[in-house]
Order: sequence, then structure tokens, then C-alpha cells
Amino acid sequence: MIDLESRARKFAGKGLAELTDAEVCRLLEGLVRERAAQMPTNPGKRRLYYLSAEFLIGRLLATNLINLGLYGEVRDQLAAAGHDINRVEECEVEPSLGNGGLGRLAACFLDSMATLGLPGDGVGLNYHFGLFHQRFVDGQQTALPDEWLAEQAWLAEEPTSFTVPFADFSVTSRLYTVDVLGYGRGTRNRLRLFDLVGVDDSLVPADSIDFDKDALRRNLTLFLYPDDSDEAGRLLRVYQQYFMVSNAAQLIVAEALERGSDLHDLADYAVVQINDTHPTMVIPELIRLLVDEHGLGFGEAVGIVSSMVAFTNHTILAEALEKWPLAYIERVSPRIAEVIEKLDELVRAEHPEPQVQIIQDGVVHMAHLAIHYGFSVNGVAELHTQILEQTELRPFFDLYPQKFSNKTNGITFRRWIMACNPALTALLDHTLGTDWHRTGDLTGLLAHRDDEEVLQGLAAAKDDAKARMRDFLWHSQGVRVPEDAIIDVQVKRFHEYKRQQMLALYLVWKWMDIKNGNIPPRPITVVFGGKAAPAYTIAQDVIHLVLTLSKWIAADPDVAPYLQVVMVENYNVSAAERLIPAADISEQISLASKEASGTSNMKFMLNGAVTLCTLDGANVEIADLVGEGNIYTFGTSSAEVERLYREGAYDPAAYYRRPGIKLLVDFLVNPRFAAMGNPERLRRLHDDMAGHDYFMALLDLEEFIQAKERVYADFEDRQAWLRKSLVNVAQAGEFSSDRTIAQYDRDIWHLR
Ligand code: 26Q
Repeated sequence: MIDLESRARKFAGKGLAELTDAEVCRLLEGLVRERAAQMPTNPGKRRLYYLSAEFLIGRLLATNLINLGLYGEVRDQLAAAGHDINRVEECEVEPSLGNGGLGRLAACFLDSMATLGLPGDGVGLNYHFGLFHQRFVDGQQTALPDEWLAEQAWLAEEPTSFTVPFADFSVTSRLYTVDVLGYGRGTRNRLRLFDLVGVDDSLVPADSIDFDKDALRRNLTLFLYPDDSDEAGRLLRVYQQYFMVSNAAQLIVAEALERGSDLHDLADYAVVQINDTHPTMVIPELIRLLVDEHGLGFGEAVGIVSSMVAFTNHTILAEALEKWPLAYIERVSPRIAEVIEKLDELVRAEHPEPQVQIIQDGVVHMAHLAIHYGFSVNGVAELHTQILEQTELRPFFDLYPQKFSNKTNGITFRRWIMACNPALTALLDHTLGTDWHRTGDLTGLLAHRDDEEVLQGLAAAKDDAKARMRDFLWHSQGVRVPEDAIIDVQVKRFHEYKRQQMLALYLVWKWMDIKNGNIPPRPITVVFGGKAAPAYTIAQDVIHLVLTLSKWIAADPDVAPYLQVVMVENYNVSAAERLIPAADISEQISLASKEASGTSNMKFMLNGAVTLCTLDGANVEIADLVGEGNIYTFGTSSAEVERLYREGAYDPAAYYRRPGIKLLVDFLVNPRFAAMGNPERLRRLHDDMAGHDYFMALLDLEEFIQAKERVYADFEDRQAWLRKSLVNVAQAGEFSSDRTIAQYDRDIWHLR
């Protein structure tokens, strides 16, 4: 039992009812911290260190209360004192310490490791400014600094501190900890974030994200990278990465020593999972420490480290694979450059094939380093892993087939249904009991596919989520959404391969169709959300197109009652928690072969949305699970897309010339439309789509339009739709990150 009333008196000298929502929030944060402090960390000789440049943890109050088993009690006591717990939750700043999928995955994994009682901590950087805050000005994205640190409540300063030696200076670090509480477990893990002593927040101005990239002694942990577009920025990124991995390596060694390791047996004490290539330099750094600081022989050190480090790949886009000039690494740390050169020589001696070398033309291929000197390589969905093995990393798979495996991504159910969708959670609890909170098993729902009460319950839960979303959109964006609208959502980073531009072209088509008198049976609201890297011009242009379309349609009285386009400003984890539960349709329309997995697809499915997708990433597995009648797939297969690239056989101009397509693309340069936006941006996007279209949006456009019309029509058979929705929820258990983490442990980490 907790007594919030007496806690309030102690905390602020007034009753619970007298506190502001913000004060209640502080009170509850204190309660959580107090409970966490009493919990022991998960025990185990071999500990997992999950190294990641990003941990997109989102707000923590609600999920921490859920994991402590206190949420219901707190909600009820607050309600009795006149406080709405949702309003209280909104008083917390969101830590946006990640860009998107990769960072959010790391956060879900932390929750699952703690829930399974595995001894595993996250290790990363304590960015003073998280992912930029997005604002729309004149129909365009502007980027503002995200100053989250001043108001956060979860970081605790630790006595731990290390010296990180750079080429011509050294810096001191300081460790901060965020407790990670397992669901109903009584133990905890930690997210451990290193900060730079002497970091200078004043380098970042209030109104822009430009700062002095050369002030290295003062900026190493200032800023989370949204891209790597300029030279000074790229070099800073290497400094930042080395700062991260040097701290991580020193921590790993120090803790192993403390627990009795003689370092020859370090691999019995620690296993390191690296989240994409960003922390790859932990390999040479661990070797450096073992050799230079602890006197081990080079060969032995290489052997030890190679049996400790496992690598997850998250991308098949060639341009996103990290390659750093050796000269950069030399400037950051000559010793690390030297270790990498030695590792490269060892590879050369053994494997002469040029395509598997670590250093090629003076450039270090980070993934190659990680594969040769790690013991495990995994992809994040079945199709993705298959493409890695058969195409992208084929020469490596031929060398080391035993290192490769698939670990399909997952999401934590505590946040992505229990915290964000109370009505659906209550329905599932009522129908199935609460075992699914831990097992993730929702297949019991299948027995209810013809159960009228459950189907109506699903409809009511969706209505509840939609009401919450409307409230959110009204209060945060000033947008009104009709009560009976179909909610059709595409939320993710703006990137050409994700093809938001294809959905925008569909909207042009739909606008024309309604203009022609084809009135939809109910209003359709299409919701976009996402940020574009500030230096990624075409992605900015696509955002601009969406914003301009939104304005254009809203201004057309013939169409506005039936079609609405909402572009949510500053899409982040908190916005996702409001939008995803409300969705009827989940847009997962990447060019097949390009999306490694996707994880929002899993969140939407769990919340009862029906997926409209290409057979890409984990969509393929979703389609297998729910079966043909419960998902809409369209578009060119990944094998065919790969062939088109290989043979240079895609000709966008040929598609552009088709009359139906030309009409839509040319709408971007229609003088009346262009006058509503920025003609230069729209012209550039038009020309790119018509003549270049690297990610083949026009290739699948016609099929996409047909599929969308089918989905909207099918939505009107309410009974049949609810059944599809039920099957999606029922089969979502496969995508619990508890399942994913159990597989990492079983196949890679062997923690217990
Ligand atoms: C690299 C170099 C310099 C600066 C920045 C970066 C950088 C930063 C972030 C490169 C990549 C990222 C993020 C990648 C990412 O989020 N990938 C997504 O990972 C998800 C989890 O596995 C998958 O579901 C998505 O399919 C994949 O796109």
C-alpha cells in the first residue's frame, strides 16, 4: 500500500488535491526512485553490456509504475484527489536520446532484459541535447535544440569516472545511471550513460542546432547526431564514438577485475552486444586495454575480445554502412588506428579476397571489423538476415557461416499496449486473464473470433484510443479530427526508401477522385509523423509536400469533409503512444529489401491496426502469422527489386510517362498548388521522382492505389474488419521483445 496523501504532505506541505500536476509528477518520480533504490541488480557471473549510441527510452514514469505493479493504485488515488494520471504523465520531459528504430529497439531490449531477470545493462552517452525538436515554419521543418537534461528526474550521478586518452589531449568522464526495472520482478538493471566532465551547454544556441564542432574538449556529449553530413561533424562523430567505447571498455574491465577476473578469463565475465557499427571501436579499445594496461599478449587479447563481442546489423542501405577514413581514426587515437591496422594485417594474411578487407583504400569498414573480430552477426528480421547472408555480406557468410543468425526484432508489451492502450489492455485482461503480460501469448483470442461481445469490445477499445488521440491532436497540434474517421497512419523517419512520397501521391489521386464526385462513405484521416535529417534535402522536400497537401485539401470545401491530412509536429515516443493505439490502418510501404525490420509495424498490429504493406522486413513475418485475409500486401518483391538494382533496369521515366502517374506527379508543379507552398522544393521533388526515383516510388504506385481503395472499402464491412483486427492482436505475441531477448540469450549471450 502506498499513501500518496501523506507523501504529498511530506513532499510539499499540502494535500494531494492541492498539488499541481507537475508537482504530482515529481512526487511520483520520487516514489519510483525510492523503490528502485531498494532493488538489487540482477545477479550472474557473465554480464551483458548492450553498447549503443542511442537509447530512445521515452518517458519513464508510467512504465516504471506499471513494472512496479503500482500503476492502478496510483491512478485510483490520484483520481480520488481530482488528478488525471494521464495529465500527470505529460508533465515529464521525454528523453529523446535516439533517432528512431535502432534507439527505440535498445530501449525495448532493456525492459525485456530486466523483465527476464538477465544481468544486462545498457551503455551509451548522456547527450545533453537529444534528437532535435521539430517545428514547422512556413510549411517546412526547422530544427530546434532539445534541452531535456534540466528537467529530467531519472539520472543519478555515480562515483565512477575514467580518463579517455585522445591523440593530443585527455578528458575525464562521469557515469550516470538510469534504473531499469523489470516487470513484476523486484530486481533491476541499469542504463549507464557516460558524460564528459566540462561539457559546455552554452555552445548550443537557443534557436538552432548549429554549434562549434571543433570545441572537442567541451562538446563530446553535447549532441545526438541526426546525420553525418558535414566534415567537422563526421570527425566529431568519431571522437564521440571513441569516447563512448573507451568508457565502456574501461567499465567492463574494471567490473570484471572487481568480481575476480584475472582478465585471461574476461569472456567468462562479460559479453558485449554492439548495436549496429557505431560502437565497433570497442574491439580495438578492449584489445588496447588488455595489452597496454594489463600486459596481455596481442594474440591472446585478440582471442579474448573476439569471443566477447557480438554485432547486430540494422541496415542494408549501402550508404548507411559506416566507413571512416583511417586518417580520422589516427587523429582521434593513433593507438587505436595502429591496432586496427594490425587486425587488418591478420585478416589479409588469412583471407586475400579484397572485398573482405577491413581497410580498403585507406578507409576502415566498421562492419568488416565487427564481423572478423566478433563471434556473432545477426540481422533483425528473417528477410533481412537472408539478404545479409545471400547478398550484402555474402563473402563473410561464406567465411563464417556459423557466426550468422537471425533475431527478429520485438517490442515491449509493457509500453506498447499496457501503458499506451488501457482500454484494449482491460479487454484482453477480461477475456484472457493477465498471463500475457509476461508470456506475450495472445493466441487465446483466436477462439473469440466469432464472439460478438469481444468484437464489440475491440471496437469500443479502438473508439477509446481514437478519443485519446483526438484529444492529443487538438491540444498539441490544434487539429480537429472527425469522430467517425478512418485513421490511417504512417509514422517513421522521413526517408526516400520508406516512401512517404508514394502515400502523398495517393492523396493527390484521392483528392482528384473526390473532386470527381466519388464521395467516401466516411471521412478518412491520414496521419503522418516523423523527422528528416536536417541535411537530407529530399526528405525535407517530402515533408514540405505533405504539409502543403494538408493545407491544400483543408482549403477545398468539396473535399475537406471527406479527406484530411495531418502532419504531426515533433513526432516522438510520446506521440507514438497516442497515435498507434488509435490507428485502423498501419502503413508499412518501404521499397522491398530496404527496411531491415521495422518495429512500428509490430506496435500497430498489437494495437489492432490492419497492415497495408510491401513484403519487406518483418512485414513478411506478420503476413505469415495473420494469413492472407488479415493483411494487405502489394508491390514488387524484394528479389525483383534487387534484380532491378543489379541490372540498372528500373526506368522511372517510363513509369512517369504513364498518363495516370504523370497526372499525379505533375500536380506538384501545378502553379496553383505550388503557389501554396515552396515552388522550388516542389519542383525539385517532382524532377527527382520523374527522372531519378532511386527508391522506386513510381514502380509500385498503381498497385498501391488499388490496394488502398480495397482497404477503405473493406473497412466498411465492420464485422469482417473487427475480425481481421482481432487476428492481428492475437498473433502479435511473436513480436514481444521478451521473445527476442530470450533468443539472444539462448543463442548468443548464454548469461545463465
Ligand atoms: C551513422 C553514421 C553517422 C551518423 C549517424 C549514423 C546513423 C544513425 C542512426 C546510422 C543509422 C541510424 C539508425 C538506424 C536505424 O534506426 N535502423 C532501423 O533499426 C530498426 C531496429 O532494428 C529497424 O527496425 C529498422 O528497419 C531500421 O531502419
